[in-house]
Amino acid sequence: MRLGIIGLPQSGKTTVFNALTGGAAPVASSGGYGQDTHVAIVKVPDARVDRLTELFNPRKTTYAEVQYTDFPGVGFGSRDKSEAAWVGALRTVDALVLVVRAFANAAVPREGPVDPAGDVEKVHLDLIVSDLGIVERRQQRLEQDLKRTKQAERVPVEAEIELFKHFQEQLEAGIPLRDVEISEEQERAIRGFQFLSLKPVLLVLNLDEGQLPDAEEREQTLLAAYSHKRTAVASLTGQIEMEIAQLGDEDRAVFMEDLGIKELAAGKIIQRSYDLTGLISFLTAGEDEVRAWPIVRGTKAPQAAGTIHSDLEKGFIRAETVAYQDLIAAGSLSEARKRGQLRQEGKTYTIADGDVVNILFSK
Ligand SMILES: Nc1nc2c(ncn2[C@@H]2O[C@H](COP(=O)(O)OP(=O)(O)OP(=O)(O)O)[C@@H](O)[C@H]2O)c(=O)[nH]1
Ligand SMILES: [Mg+2]
Repeated sequence: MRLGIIGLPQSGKTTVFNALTGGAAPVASSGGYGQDTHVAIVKVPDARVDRLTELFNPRKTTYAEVQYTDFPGVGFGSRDKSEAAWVGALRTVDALVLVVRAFANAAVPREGPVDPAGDVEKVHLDLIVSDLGIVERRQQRLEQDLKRTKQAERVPVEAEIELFKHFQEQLEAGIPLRDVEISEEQERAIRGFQFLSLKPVLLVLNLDEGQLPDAEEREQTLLAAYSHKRTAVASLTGQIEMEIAQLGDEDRAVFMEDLGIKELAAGKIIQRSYDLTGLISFLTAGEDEVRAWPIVRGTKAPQAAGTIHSDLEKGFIRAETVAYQDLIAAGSLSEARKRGQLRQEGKTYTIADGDVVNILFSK
């Protein structure tokens, strides 16, 4: 899963990026806003993988991974060619992590009072403008194509023009494309355009320590002001979590206890991003390796096997499957088998989150 961190200049994007990745990218760029892009890959914390590792004592443990990219804070709604490079990269992410300033910090200047909902709206309009540019160019292309198309072959071109006209109207009314009802077929047809307003959005409210007690309320207020499909909210104290993320394990535990922080936001943010993008994980466990495999919810057993290796999909026979909770309760695969919880699932089986799976296949 690839997540793109966006937001207004000086909202704390790089701070949040560091908090989520344990990185040390330079924050508070003096003299102009940060124009660098930072990339980092992090392991997806997964207590099930930890537990299975204890149980199987494998040679290797592999967590799922998430790639975060910290993008510059201005300009993706602009038509300036020089910005095209990084906007192209932004178009390839699976979901947007929109950092929103709630912290006060007088040392960080901004025009007007701190206004989370207003800031989200500004970024939202940039996303809309960017998509509108694509929609308009596509329409012009199609209109020209139509003139050259024989009467008998015009229907599909006209249908696409209609669809893009509809998109244009919606975008002009401020409606993101993820709110527009389209068929699965249309969805496939437009996937290549990589529209920004079609991507799921996780709003991340960047709080001061003093704002923590009413974090939940602040989150809900923000979400209510930006209620769209495939949109969710989370919050963190960016500054503090960045400092904690940069500490060694031992210091981290002490620091967190001092501050009364039970859990870092990184795990929560990844979990909500999984939910938003419709991802789940199945697990494999044995002496060699314990591993989490991300798949799209609804994936059938053979295709899930294919994420491990294409041979496993081609030669798929069946998937020996036990729910994670059942395996833990049983204490071992053989005990789960005795209890009848190790199921033999065929080609039409839909993998569930937390299924511990052994694929049987023919070579
Ligand atoms: N008090 C407080 N200050 C913060 C917090 N997060 C960021 N800041 C400060 O806000 C300023 C900007 O932070 P950055 O993380 O560089 O923000 P950015 O969005 O990456 O900025 P640009 O890349 O320049 O657009 C820095 O001075 C940070 O120290 C926070 O949670 N609390
Ligand atoms: Mg930055």
